[in-house]
Parts: sequence; structure tokens; C-alpha cells
Amino acid sequence: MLGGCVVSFFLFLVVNGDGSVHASQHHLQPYRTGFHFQPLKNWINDPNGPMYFNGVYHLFYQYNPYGPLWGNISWGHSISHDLVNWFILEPALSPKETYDIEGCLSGSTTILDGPKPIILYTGQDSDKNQLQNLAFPKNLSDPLLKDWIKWDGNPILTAVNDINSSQFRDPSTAWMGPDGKWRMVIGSEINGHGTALLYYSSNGFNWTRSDKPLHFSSETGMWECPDFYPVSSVGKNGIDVSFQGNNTVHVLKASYNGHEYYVIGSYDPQTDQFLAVTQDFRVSNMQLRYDYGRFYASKSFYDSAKQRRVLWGWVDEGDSELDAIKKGWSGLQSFPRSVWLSDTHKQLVQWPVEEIEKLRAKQVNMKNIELKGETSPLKVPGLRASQADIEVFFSVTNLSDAEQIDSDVFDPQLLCEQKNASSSGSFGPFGILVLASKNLTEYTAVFFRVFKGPNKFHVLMCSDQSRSSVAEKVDKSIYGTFLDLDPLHEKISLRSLIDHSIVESFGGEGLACITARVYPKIAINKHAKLYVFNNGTKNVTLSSLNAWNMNKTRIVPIG
Ligand SMILES: *[C@@H]1O[C@H](CO)[C@@H](O)[C@H](O)[C@H]1NC(C)=O
Ligand SMILES: *[C@@H]1O[C@H](CO)[C@@H](O)[C@H](O)[C@H]1NC(C)=O
Ligand SMILES: *[C@@H]1O[C@H](CO)[C@@H](O)[C@H](O)[C@H]1NC(C)=O
Ligand SMILES: *[C@@H]1O[C@H](CO)[C@@H](O)[C@H](O)[C@H]1NC(C)=O
Ligand SMILES: *[C@@H]1O[C@H](CO)[C@@H](O)[C@H](O)[C@H]1NC(C)=O
Ligand SMILES: *[C@@H]1O[C@H](CO)[C@@H](O)[C@H](O)[C@H]1NC(C)=O
Ligand SMILES: *[C@@H]1O[C@H](CO)[C@@H](O)[C@H](O)[C@H]1NC(C)=O
Ligand SMILES: *[C@@H]1O[C@H](CO)[C@@H](O)[C@H](O)[C@H]1NC(C)=O
Ligand SMILES: *[C@@H]1O[C@H](CO)[C@@H](O)[C@H](O)[C@H]1NC(C)=O
Ligand SMILES: *[C@@H]1O[C@H](CO)[C@@H](O)[C@H](O)[C@H]1NC(C)=O
Ligand SMILES: CC(=O)N[C@H]1CO[C@H](CO)[C@@H](O)[C@@H]1O
Repeated sequence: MLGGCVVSFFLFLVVNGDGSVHASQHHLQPYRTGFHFQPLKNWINDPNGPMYFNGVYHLFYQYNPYGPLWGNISWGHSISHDLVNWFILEPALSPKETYDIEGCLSGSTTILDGPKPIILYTGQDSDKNQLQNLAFPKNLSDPLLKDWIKWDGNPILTAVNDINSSQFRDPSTAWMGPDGKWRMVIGSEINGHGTALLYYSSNGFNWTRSDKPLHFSSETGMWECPDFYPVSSVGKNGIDVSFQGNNTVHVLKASYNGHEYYVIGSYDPQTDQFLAVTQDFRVSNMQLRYDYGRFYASKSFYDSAKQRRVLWGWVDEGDSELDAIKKGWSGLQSFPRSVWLSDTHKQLVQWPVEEIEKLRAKQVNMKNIELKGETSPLKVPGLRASQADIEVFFSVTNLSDAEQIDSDVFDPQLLCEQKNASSSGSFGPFGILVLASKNLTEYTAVFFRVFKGPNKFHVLMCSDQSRSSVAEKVDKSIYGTFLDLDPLHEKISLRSLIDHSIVESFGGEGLACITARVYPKIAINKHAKLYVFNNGTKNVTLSSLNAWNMNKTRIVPIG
């Protein structure tokens, strides 16, 4: 993280006819998003303590009220009725007490009996010790829960014994076990191992450490932002953290190495044993992740209104600090995603929450088009392609000429780097070019390739930013992952949320996500185009394409 550096800047505020205010017009601010959550200005990072309470969605987030770089970290607070349009309130927590004077760092909310929500969060003191603290709403009858009171028993936990005080943070949402006690985990590193420390409480306020952690890994360093929750093995509905019953498995997520890794396993609440069923935590591009691009420090919550689990993640910038200062802001939240267990039970599926469809305006579609091998990209006409939601299905037949790979185990990220969008194959690269300029000087290619391994076909999904901008000093990484689907019998689908400087892509109807940040210089606003392309030698069928211009969300401060 950066040190606290306060910068003054001008911000262009525009008040629209409908009363909403947003920072600047897109011609002055081509990278500002239209339908992703961001405050009017300044720095944000991790989503914190999202919850649904008394008919209102709350999103808190790491926020610097004074500038576009990390510092003075507070809990920004916004509320919504639909996860799409937001009202921004005053920060819920600000660094004011000795135990959080260097920052109110990440944490979670838990709804105790009552129902009464509490915030558990990490404070940093002036010696950079991390301490755990608690806050609760001042007035439970206030539907907005505007004001939060820090408990006078703070800090509730300090780093003792084998805990390093600079590696002790991000308390999770608490869940209740069959003994009526609350449990929560805190991210740490113990003896060099990434660890989810386990704590118990009878009332949610006073916590004691369990003599064993919930889980740890000798293959990784420090774990941040642990998340732990059950998912149903029968259907897409989400379940509350404290649910006890059959037909569930548990997900443990840890943030390390810049990514969001998760493991699916079985959890016994009698003994607090968590046993990994999928590959246990390690540092590898083959390890399950929420997202194979830019997406970090995520947090999920159970939405009791729609019986679903919703996931938010921080999507940081790929441009420089100087750019952040010029823009006056830094950081986005991903579009909220529903999360459930895949049919194979071997991984999660993620999909933008359905409320996104409220924003869909003009629609464009295409159907049953044979994309001949190695031909020029096909332009999708009639779309405002800088702010769009697009879903496309491809099908391939007769894969006998698919490119061979000599192993069924490959690093997909490396494969996408070696075989990028401009490297022709047989089946693929095919996919879409987003935020593309008219003569294709700039584009971001989101595409697939099909390989034949010794035992099965492999569908590679890549997001190639190497041509995304003529600007030099912006990140242009190439990201990749495999999709667990059978390309002979299933269509290969791609959904991309394109929003000026973010491209959130969902492959295989949510089997894999890749989020990218891009900073085109030419392909901005009305100059951004969308193309379908096939740069492989073999034909691919574009079965269908549906794309929508997206309306802007309203993000309005109400103090
Ligand atoms: C609590 O909030 C309710 C609803 O907004 C309000 O009517 C009441 O006056 C508030 N109570 C206090 C003590 O502020
Ligand atoms: C919780 O902790 C507070 C402050 O340390 C203490 O006053 C209180 O008695 C404790 N409550 C319980 C139930 O242990
Ligand atoms: C504590 O953690 C910090 C990194 O956050 C590390 O630099 C330091 O060496 C650790 N201290 C000990 C005693 O391990
Ligand atoms: C779970 O399944 C077992 C065996 O089928 C059954 O005995 C038990 O009642 C079920 N538990 C719950 C909470 O449904
Ligand atoms: C999108 O915005 C336009 C222009 O403000 C408006 O006319 C239209 O009704 C909106 N569509 C939806 C689906 O909200
Ligand atoms: C590929 O597509 C072209 C154009 O639609 C068609 O003429 C050709 O026969 C197709 N090739 C194969 C092998 O299907
Ligand atoms: C599949 O393609 C191969 C190579 O192009 C060809 O030899 C074979 O006849 C095709 N099979 C079918 C069923 O079309
Ligand atoms: C397709 O391949 C050609 C030749 O390698 C390359 O020049 C072109 O840029 C590629 N197209 C895309 C969209 O990458
Ligand atoms: C993309 O692939 C081509 C051909 O394999 C290679 O020459 C080029 O350097 C690659 N580009 C990047 C950015 O890796
Ligand atoms: C493509 O467009 C850009 C900007 O409009 C221009 O600078 C560039 O020369 C064009 N390139 C080609 C090959 O036409
Ligand atoms: C307004 C305010 O409180 N700004 C503070 C932000 O943090 C820096 C140091 O990190 C302080 O110097 C500022 O006073």
C-alpha cells in the first residue's frame, strides 16, 4: 500500500437534470465508469461489510475522504435499494481513536440476534499495530444506519503470543455454531503460513481465540480478507452463514499474492474442522480463483431478500499515481455478482446480479453467422460500445484438427501470453474485440482457443490487454484461465460488461471471470467499437450475440 500523500485537485461536478451528480463528463473523464460503483472522487479499495438489513443494501468500502491515493482510511458508506443505484452517506467509521488513528482497515458486518448489525474491523494504531475493533449503529430505527458508534470496549483483540501485530487483520462475518456460540476468522501469517485464525464469542462483543486455526497453508504467505460461507449443493440459492443442514459445502476464500483464491470443502461445526475437497491453497495459476484478472480483497454477503450470495471485489487501477491525481479518483468496485456451486461441485459460478438488466437500453443482436477462419473482424453495428453489456455464444464442430498440447496440465496464463490474440491457431483465437478503435490501433481482445490434450479438449479463455492503449505507461497484462466445459457438446459463451475503463468478462456462463482495466486513448466514448473476430484457421459459428447499451447508474450523495 502507498503511504499517505495528500493532494489537492480540481473536480468537475455536474448536476444532471434528474438531480444526480457525478464527477465530470465523460469527455473530460473518459475512464470514469457509467454503471460500476465508485464515489464521486477520491481513493477506494476493499469492499467492507456488505449487508442487506431492513430492506436496504449497505456497501462500505475503504475510502480516503481527502484524496485520490491511499491514506486516512475510513469506511465509506453507501446504500441502495437495488444494488444498482446508490446514495452516498458520510463515512461510517473515521480514523479518530488511538486504536485506529492510522486507518480503519477492512472488516465485515454480522447481524446478531435482535436483529442488530455490528461491524468488526481492523484498526491500525500509530505504531502500525493492527487491532480488532467493534462498532454498532447509533439508532437501529434509522433505516439508513447513518451513524455508527465505536464500542468503548475497543480494541476487542490485540496481537498476542505468536501473532505478528502487522499481520493480523480483516475479521470475517461471524457465524453461529450448534452450541450457540459465534465464530469468526481473521487473516494472518503464523510461522510463515497463511492462516485463518478462529475466534469464539457468546455475544459477538467478547472474543477468545481457538487453540487451532480454521485453516492454514504452508504453501502461501499472509492471508488477507478471509471469507467463509456455505453454498448449497442443490441449486443456485445462497444460504446464510449460520445455516446448519444437509446439502451444503463450504467455501473458504483468502486473499494473497494479489489474487482471490478459494477452496471448496466440508466443514464440521461440532469440531470446527474444515477439510479441503478441491486443491488446497497454494500459489498457482491453476488454483481456483474468483477472477483471473484484476480483482482483490473481495467480500460476500447473504442477501435474504433474494436468497442469494452476492460478491463484491475491489478492482484497482492499472495506470499511475500521477494519473490518479489527474483523474481525482482511484479504484472501482466490481459489478456485484451472484455466486453458487457449479453442477460439477468442483467450482463456483459467478454471474452479474439480475438487477443489472434494469440498465439495459437499446439492444443489438446477431445470429448464426459463420466466422470464416482468418478473416477481418466483424463490426457489431449500432452499439454505444464504451458502456455495454454483451453476451455471445460460439460453437465449434469437428475438433479433429484442434491444436494439440502434450499435457492436460498447463499454466493458462502463460498459454495466453504465448498464444495471444495475434497468434493464429486452428480453433481460435476467436472472440470479441472491445473498446476497439475504428482502424484497430487499439483494442482489448477477449477470446478463446480450443486445444486437444492427451485425454480431453481444453477451452482456454484469455483477456489480452497488450493492444488496449497507445499510451505506454499503463498496465497491459494478458490474463487467462481454462473453462471446464466440453466444446464438442456445449456452446462456448462469453458475457462482458464493458464500462469505459473496465472489462469484466464471464466465460462459460460464469465458470470463469476475468476482469481487466484498460485506458484507451482513441477508443473512448463514441469512438469505441465492438467487433467479433476469428483469427484461427478453422471456421467458428457465432450462434448468437446480444448486446445492450447500458444506462448510467445514479450515485447521489445525501450527506
Ligand atoms: C432514530 O431514527 C428514527 C427514524 O429515522 C428517528 O425517527 C428517531 O428520531 C431517531 N432517534 C434518535 C435518538 O435520533
Ligand atoms: C465483555 O467485555 C467487556 C469489556 O472488556 C466487559 O466489560 C464485559 O463484562 C464482557 N462481557 C462478557 C459477557 O464477557
Ligand atoms: C512481522 O511482519 C512483517 C511484515 O508485515 C515482517 O516484516 C516482520 O519481519 C514480521 N516480524 C516478525 C517478528 O516476524
Ligand atoms: C441430514 O440428513 C440426515 C441423513 O439423511 C438426516 O438424518 C438429518 O435429519 C438431516 N439433517 C437436517 C438438518 O436436515
Ligand atoms: C435509459 O436512459 C434513457 C435516457 O435517459 C431513458 O430514456 C430510458 O428510459 C432509460 N432506459 C432504461 C431501461 O432505464
Ligand atoms: C467456412 O466458412 C465459409 C464461409 O461461410 C464457407 O464457405 C466454408 O465452406 C466453411 N468451411 C468449412 C470447412 O466449413
Ligand atoms: C473432421 O475433419 C477432418 C479433418 O478436416 C476430416 O478428415 C473429417 O472427415 C471430419 N469429420 C467429419 C465428421 O466431418
Ligand atoms: C490476427 O492475426 C494477424 C496475423 O498474426 C495479426 O496481424 C492480427 O493483428 C490478428 N488480429 C487480432 C485481432 O489480433
Ligand atoms: C503476441 O504473440 C506474438 C506472436 O506469438 C508475439 O510476437 C508478440 O510478442 C506477443 N505479444 C505480447 C504482448 O506478448
Ligand atoms: C489509425 O487511427 C489513428 C487515430 O485515428 C491514427 O493515428 C493512425 O494513423 C491510424 N492508423 C492507420 C494504420 O490507419
Ligand atoms: C484531513 C486529514 O485528516 N488529513 C490527514 C491525512 O493523513 C495525513 C497523514 O497520513 C495527515 O497528515 C493529514 O492531516
